[in-house]
Amino acid sequence: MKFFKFTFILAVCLNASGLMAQTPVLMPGNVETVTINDHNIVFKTTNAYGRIEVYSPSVIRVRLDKKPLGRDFSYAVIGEPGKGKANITQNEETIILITDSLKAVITKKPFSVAYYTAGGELINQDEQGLGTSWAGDAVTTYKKLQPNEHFIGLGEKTGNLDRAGNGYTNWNSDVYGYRVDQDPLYSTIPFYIGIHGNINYGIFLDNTYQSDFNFGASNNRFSSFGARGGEMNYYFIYHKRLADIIKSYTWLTGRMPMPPLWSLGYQQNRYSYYPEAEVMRIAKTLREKRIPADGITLDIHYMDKYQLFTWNKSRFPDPAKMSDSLNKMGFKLTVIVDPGIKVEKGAPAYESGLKDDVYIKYPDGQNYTGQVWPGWCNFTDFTSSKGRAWWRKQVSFFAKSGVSGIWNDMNEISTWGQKMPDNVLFDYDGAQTSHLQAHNVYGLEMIRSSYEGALEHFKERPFVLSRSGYGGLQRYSAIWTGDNRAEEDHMLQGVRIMNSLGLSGVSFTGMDIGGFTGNPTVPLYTRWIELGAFVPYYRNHTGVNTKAAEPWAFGEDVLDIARNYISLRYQLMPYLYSSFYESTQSGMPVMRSLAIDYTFDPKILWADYQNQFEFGGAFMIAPFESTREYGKIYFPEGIWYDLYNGGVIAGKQEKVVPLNVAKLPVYVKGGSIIPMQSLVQTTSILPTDTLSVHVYNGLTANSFVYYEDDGKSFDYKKGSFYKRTITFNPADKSLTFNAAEGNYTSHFKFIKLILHGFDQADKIIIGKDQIKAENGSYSFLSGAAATDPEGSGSPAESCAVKYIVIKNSTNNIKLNY
Ligand code: NBV
Repeated sequence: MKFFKFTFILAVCLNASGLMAQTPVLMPGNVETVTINDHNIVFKTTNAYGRIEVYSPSVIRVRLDKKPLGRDFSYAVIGEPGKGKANITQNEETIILITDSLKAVITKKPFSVAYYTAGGELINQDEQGLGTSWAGDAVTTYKKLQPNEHFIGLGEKTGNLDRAGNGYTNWNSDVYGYRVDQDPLYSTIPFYIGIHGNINYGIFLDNTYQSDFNFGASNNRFSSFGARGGEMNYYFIYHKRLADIIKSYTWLTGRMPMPPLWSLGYQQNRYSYYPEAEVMRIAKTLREKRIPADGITLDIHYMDKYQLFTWNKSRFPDPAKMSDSLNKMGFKLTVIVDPGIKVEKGAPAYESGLKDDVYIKYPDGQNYTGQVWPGWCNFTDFTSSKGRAWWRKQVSFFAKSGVSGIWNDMNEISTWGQKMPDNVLFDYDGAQTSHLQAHNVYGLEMIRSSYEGALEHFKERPFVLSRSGYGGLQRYSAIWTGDNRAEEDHMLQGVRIMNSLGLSGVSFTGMDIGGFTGNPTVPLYTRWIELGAFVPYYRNHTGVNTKAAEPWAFGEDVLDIARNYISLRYQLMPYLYSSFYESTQSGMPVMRSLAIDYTFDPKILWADYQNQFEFGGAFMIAPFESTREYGKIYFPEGIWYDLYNGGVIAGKQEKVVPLNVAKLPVYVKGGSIIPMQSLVQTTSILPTDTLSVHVYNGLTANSFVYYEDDGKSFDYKKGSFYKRTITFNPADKSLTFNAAEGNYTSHFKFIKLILHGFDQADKIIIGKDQIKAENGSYSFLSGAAATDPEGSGSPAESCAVKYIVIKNSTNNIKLNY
C-alpha cells in the first residue's frame, strides 16, 4: 500500500515537472499560443508545434511536430497556399476557420480538428481521445470512424476497391510475382478518399518515410494515417463531388502532360527482344498480321553486360539506324533503364558519375555499392540537383540512338537482397537525410530526371514509364503494375490497382497484358488482350523464361480476336486522346472506378461489382475471369447500351449475362458522345478525313470535349490545338458542336454522325436545312461499319443506327433531331 502511495506521489511530481514527457506515447496537449494570419494559423501546444493553412477553399493543410516545424519542402506538392477567402476567428475554447467550401473547428483543450460542410454536416474529425500522437519518432493521426465509412484509393494497392477493415504500408518494394493480397508494392501514393452517407473527402499525407494507413483494421474506433518519422503533414480536401476531390488533389500534386499520341497505341514487349533481327521480325510480323501497333520495347538485353548507357554492339550494331527503320514502319522505340551504374574502372558512365560525384554514400563518404544486373553498382542520388543534372545529360545517349521512350525499372531502389542499409545518405535537395526518408521518393526523382532529360534532348514529346513512384508521379511518367502473374485473379487485381491509381491522381497506367510470370492459358490471354484495349497503357509483356506471348502465339482464333480489339482501340483514338486531354486538365483518370461517377450508390463498392470500370466517360467495362460462363453486372442509374448489338439495358439493376471469351462485356452510357476514326495500323498514319461521332440517346444532357493536335510536338502549348465541346441535350432534342478553339486545323473534313437509340429521328435539322437520316448498321468489332464503304470483314454482331454526314467546320453547329 505504501509502495502505491509513493509511486502515485512520484508520478504526480514527475508529471508536474514535465519529466513524464518520456511517456511512450506523446500527445500534443492543449493549444497554448495562437497567431492568426490571413490564410493560416500558427500555434503551439503543450508538447507540439503546429500550423494549419488554407491552400484553397477546399484544401486545408495541417502540420504538427514535437519540435519547431522544420523546412517546408515537398517532392509531391506544387500547388501553393493562399487561394480563396478564409475567415479565421478564435475564442477560449476553439479556433474556427471558414472558407467558401468548408469549416474547420480546432478544439484547443486538448488539440483536435474537425471538418464540416458549409451547411454544418460533419465531414471528418480527429478521434477525440487519440488525436495525433508520437510513439518514438513515428507520428500518427487518428480519425473517428464515421458510421458505415468506406475508403478508396491509396494508389498502387492490392485488395478490394473498398479498403474499409484493412491496413496498408507504404515502402516501395520490388515484389516479383506478388500475391494478389501483397502489400506494399512498388509505389507510394499516400492519398485516399473517405466516403460516408452522402459525404466524401480526401486526405493526402505528404511524408516520405515509411507510412501506415489503417482503415478500421482490427478496430472499430478509428481510421489512421502516420509515418515512421518526420512531421504530421496532411492535406484535407473536401468537395461535394468525388471528381472535384481528384481535381483538387491533382491541382496540389500536378497533372500529366499531353502524352505523345503513339504511346496510346499498342506496345509489343518481352524480356527481351534481341538481336536487331528479332526486333525487326516482331515489327514486320505485326504489320503482316495487321495487328495495329506503335511501340516496341527493349528490355535489359539491349545493353552491353547490362551496363547503363551502352548498347550491346553485337546484338544491335547500329541502334540509330534500327530506330530509323522502325520509325519508318510506324514504330517508336522505348528502352529500359535501371538506376544502378556498374562499378567498373574506365567505363564512361561510371567514371563520369564518379567525377561529378553523383552517387549516394555511406556516412563515412564511401559510395554505397549494391548488387543488381550488371554486378556491383553505385546509384545516382536523384534527390540532389547535381545527380539529376548528371542523369539528364546521360539521357542524350538515348536521343542519339533514336529512342522515343524511357522505361524506368528497379527504381524502388531494388538491389539483390532487398535490404538497402538505413544509414545510406541522400542529399534530399539540400537537407541531407538517410535512406529512411529518401527511399519512397527515389523512384519519383529518377523519373523526374528521365523526363526532364528527355525534354532537353528528344525532339518530340517523350514517353516515360516507371515501376516506382510517389504522389505527384503523374507529372513525369506513366506507371505499370510490375511483375504480375499470368493468372485470372491477377488480371482482375490489375484492374483494381489501376482504378485505385486513377483515384489517386495517376491516369496513365498499365499492367503487363498476358501476365509477366508464368504462361497464360489461351482463354486468359484472350480475355486479357481484349481488356487491354480499354487500359490507358496497352502493353503486352512477359518474363524471360516464358513462352512467346505475341498476339499470334495462341492460334488463329485468338489472333483474330486480338486484331479486332486492338483495331477497335485504334478507331477509338480520337476519343481516347480527348480523354487523356481531360486528364491533363482536371486529373480525371481515363480508367475510372465507378466510384467516381456513382460515389454514393453503395452497390458500386460491393466485391461483386468492384472490377467494373469506366473507360473515359462513355464506356463501362465488366471484366470477368475467362473461365466464367455467366457474370453478374451492375448497371448504375441511367440507360446503357450493349456495345456490340445496341441492346438497351435500364440502369439501377443487376443483371446476369452469359459470357463468351471472344467478347469482353462492354456497355455504353446513354448520352455518350464518342468520336472515332477509320482504322489505321499505326498512329503515324493519318486516318481518312471523316470523323465518326457516335451519339447514344440518353435521359440527361451530356457533353464531351473533343481535342486534337499534332500528337507529338509542344506546339499545343502555344495554342496549336483544335478543341470543341459537343453537347447532347434531350430536353430540346439537340446536338451542339461549339465553335472550335485553338489555331490547329482539324484533320477531319467531314463529320459522320452515327446515332444510336434515335429510332424516331428520321430528319436532322441544321439551321434551315433538313437532312434525311440514313438507316444503317455499325459493328464495333470488325474494324468499321457494315454498310460503310470503309468497313472490313463480316461483323458477327452489329447495331442498328441512323447516320448523316456533314461538313466539319470551326463554327458552332447546332442540329435538332
Ligand atoms: O528488366 C527485366 C525485368 C522487366 O522485364 C520487368 O518488367 C520488371 O518489372 N525487370 C523487372 C527486372 C527483374 C525481373 C525479374
